[in-house]
Amino acid sequence: MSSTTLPADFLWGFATASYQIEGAAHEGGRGDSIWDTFCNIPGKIADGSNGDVACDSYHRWKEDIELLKSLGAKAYRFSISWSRVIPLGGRYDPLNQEGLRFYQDLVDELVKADITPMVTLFHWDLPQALYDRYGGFLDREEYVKDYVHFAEVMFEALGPKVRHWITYNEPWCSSILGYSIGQFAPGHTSDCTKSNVGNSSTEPWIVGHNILVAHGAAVKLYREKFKANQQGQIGITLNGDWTEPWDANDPADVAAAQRKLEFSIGWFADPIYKGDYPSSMRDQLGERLPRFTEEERELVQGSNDFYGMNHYTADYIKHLSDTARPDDFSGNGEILKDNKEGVSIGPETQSPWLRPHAIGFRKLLGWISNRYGRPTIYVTENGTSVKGESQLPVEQAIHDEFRCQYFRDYIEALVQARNEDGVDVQGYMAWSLLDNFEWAEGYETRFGVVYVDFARNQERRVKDSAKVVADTFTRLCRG
Ligand code: PNW
Repeated sequence: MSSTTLPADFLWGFATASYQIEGAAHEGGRGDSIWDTFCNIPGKIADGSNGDVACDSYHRWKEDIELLKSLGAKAYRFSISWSRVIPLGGRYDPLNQEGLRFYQDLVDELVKADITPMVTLFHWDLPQALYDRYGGFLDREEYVKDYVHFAEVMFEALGPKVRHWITYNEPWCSSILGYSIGQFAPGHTSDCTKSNVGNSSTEPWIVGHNILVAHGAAVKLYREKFKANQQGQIGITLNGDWTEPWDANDPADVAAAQRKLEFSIGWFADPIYKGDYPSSMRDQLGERLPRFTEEERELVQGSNDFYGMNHYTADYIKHLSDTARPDDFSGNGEILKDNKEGVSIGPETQSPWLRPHAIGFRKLLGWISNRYGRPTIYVTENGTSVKGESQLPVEQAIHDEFRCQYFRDYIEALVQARNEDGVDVQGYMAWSLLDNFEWAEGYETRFGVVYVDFARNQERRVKDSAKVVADTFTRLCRG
């Protein structure tokens, strides 16, 4: 194969998540999730908004499929709203057939359109009732059982037509943003200016551990009961920024940059591929980091059929000399966007944490491939916001050259990682199909390749970047 092509069956498409696009939050029998609750707390969402309407995809999903078709997408990654299917969430609670039907219809239509559905079981919207009942993720026994039950309901309902399952989206975000910083639902943190619940030094590590165990238990169930018939693959999606040392000549910064990768990616991927947490985490966190029982290790180790990779940006890491703070989650380094020479890692976007640095994508694909024995990788999210995009009139916003260039550069980096570095990457989903509810940033930050006019009835308009993604992959996959 030439160095500038991809195989014809390379799985490319676009991604979304339930709470960010569906709306119909109080319709069709859906129960509340922790995000419905979180959005009601004043000050938590930048524009005071919520996902009540969002892109209204609960009603307009056929239109969304038409968009995917018009772009020639091979795949669509979406997530299930757990509380739409089981409004109270638990294994003894009633199912909501109307919710289940919604996802069955969606999958049926996708398959008819020859678009491969990639289903994320959990993209952050935990049923509120489970949080109220036993504290959600913090109760290992109850939570794992309820999650596995929910997974089983979905395997049964969609399994015959779905061959790509993602157990969790970005457990790092659920743990750190949800239980350390408190920026995401349910907003736990030790920072008492933000919340009076939480313990940033212990809870994130317990939450991460319990999610890993729940992931492993769902995979075990899938393999034992469904895989032979359904012939699908299952894995977890992890986020991770690439890291560069703040001072490339300082070995302490080089080590800190590596530690940051271990604290964000290795935290979840090491147990899955190697059977335990990275030693750098054990050294710093001691007994605050849970230990795997033998039974848990067996569930978790070897539980990925593929590695789901979400990737957006890179950071410079500067080591900290003092002992790590109890609420540190970075491996005792400072996360910076400028290096020692004052050079920025990339241009600014609308998201403070995101600056394009495409070469970091290639490097991180290589890092993951090397560390974990060349797993099959699906890039399950990649994309960017654009500074000031929400202020632009729609006619300007749809000509999103900054985002077009981002995709050109990142897709080129992916092709190089695959064809020159030997990374086994087999799919790519751009984030996101639609401008949508961008969590704590509300609707102020747009990530879509399709513009959504939130003031005018959620009208959709294709942006230039959608065509760039589509044209680039169409060209690459033709060979
Ligand atoms: C991902 N950070 O989240 C999510 O999977 C999407 O739902 C989200 O819309 C997308 O990226 C864009 O933000 C992240 O602060 C959110 O480092 C925040 C961070 C990383 C990922």
